[in-house]
Amino acid sequence: EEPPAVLAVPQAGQDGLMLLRRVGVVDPASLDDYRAHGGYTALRRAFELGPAGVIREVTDSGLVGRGGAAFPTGRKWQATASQPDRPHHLVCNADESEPGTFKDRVLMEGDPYALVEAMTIAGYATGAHKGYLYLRGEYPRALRRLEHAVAQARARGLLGDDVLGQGYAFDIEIRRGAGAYICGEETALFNSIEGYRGEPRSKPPFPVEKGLFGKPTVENNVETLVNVLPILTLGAPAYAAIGTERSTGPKLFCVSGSVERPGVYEVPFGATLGDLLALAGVRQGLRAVLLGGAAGGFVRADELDVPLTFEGTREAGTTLGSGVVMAFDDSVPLPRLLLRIAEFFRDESCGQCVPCRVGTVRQEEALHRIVERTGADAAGDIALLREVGRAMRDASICGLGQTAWNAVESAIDRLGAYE
Ligand code: L3W
Ligand code: SF4
Repeated sequence: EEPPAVLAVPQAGQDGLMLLRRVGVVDPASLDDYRAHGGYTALRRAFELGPAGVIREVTDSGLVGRGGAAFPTGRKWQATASQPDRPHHLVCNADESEPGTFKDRVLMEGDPYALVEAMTIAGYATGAHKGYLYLRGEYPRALRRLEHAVAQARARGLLGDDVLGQGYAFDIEIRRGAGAYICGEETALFNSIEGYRGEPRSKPPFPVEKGLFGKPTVENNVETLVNVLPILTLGAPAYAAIGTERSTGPKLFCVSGSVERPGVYEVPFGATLGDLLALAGVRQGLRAVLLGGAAGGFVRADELDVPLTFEGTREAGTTLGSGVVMAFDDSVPLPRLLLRIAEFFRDESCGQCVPCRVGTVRQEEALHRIVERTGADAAGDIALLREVGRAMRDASICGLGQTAWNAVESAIDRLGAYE
């Protein structure tokens, strides 16, 4: 069943956008239209700079990963490029599954050639000749548009044995996920591509050294890769001047819930949560905002001055994650919302390690008891939740188990969820 054709981009066509500038403006099926709007100038620049020059620009830009963990992209590229083991692989993580996240979908549906161009640049810089695009299975429109874009790029010499006549060979293979949230974890994703169960691997070794098919692999999120285009066209210093010192560039935010105009917004890092909610039209009776998705944390309606940067949200005791901003007004039954989050993690746990497999079940059971008793006598269950939450955070193999208690904990501590 195809999701509705709405591209929720309220800023479409506005001046000054960098990541969304073509979304809602160009025909996503037309390579000529993409080129007419600046497409493929970044790849030409990349060939002028050479692989080491591209990595230098990306490093100097301060770009960090937009999938949630904010690892420096230039360092990741350099670490892969310098591995003697061959071949090198590139993987684009387009398994966008964090609840409340839909920015990558908007980029892929609205500007698919941008991702094809950005993957070509990443492959060139890191010595990869094959790029895998692992796409969320529930994104059929993105699939069609990307398949078309890849085929057109291939037909026009922008992918294939001799990209742009520069003697560099690169091609893209699209793989579809099958509905498992955990396959967005970078190493579970490798296992999925290789035909195994989507279970995370222990790290280290990190993918830069031993990734897909055991070979050095760069894996980046869609939005991370698309940022490389303005880095190369503007130059690293101009890009790094946007945002704050430690969170540079523009950022996409997925705003949903109790707002007038939900959708994907692009703002420079450093705008406050209040600024962003003002763009989206915040409704009366706002109680709290969930930042960072199900793995993130709540802030109260009186904390909207938190700066939307990696460092600012960390200092405020929450996380920016992949850019989720879910607003809740006081009509939302918080205990039920938390129970829903707990159900999600219990359902999506891959079951490989005990703290997460058992902990997510115990967490859901405790929250269920609290909801059924409508809040009375919750103290014992809250103590149990804390103990289980600590065990999951400290002893789980991957980010799913490590963060499965974050939202519940912050709802208890910051919102007084069961008082
Ligand atoms: C080389 C080292 N590479 C780390 C690499 C590592 C990975 C990246 C981040 O994601 C986040 C969580 C949620 N040498 C390295 C190294 N790396 N040390 O850097 O690594 P890590 O382990 O910090 O994080 P992670 O497990 O990749 C966890 C967020 O993901 N999240 C959201 C998921 C959903 C979406 C979406 O729907 N688009 O992103 C869920 O937990 O914020 O912080 O590449 O290999 N020494
Ligand atoms: Fe699987 Fe959860 Fe362990 Fe991650 S933490 S490996 S999802 S059981």
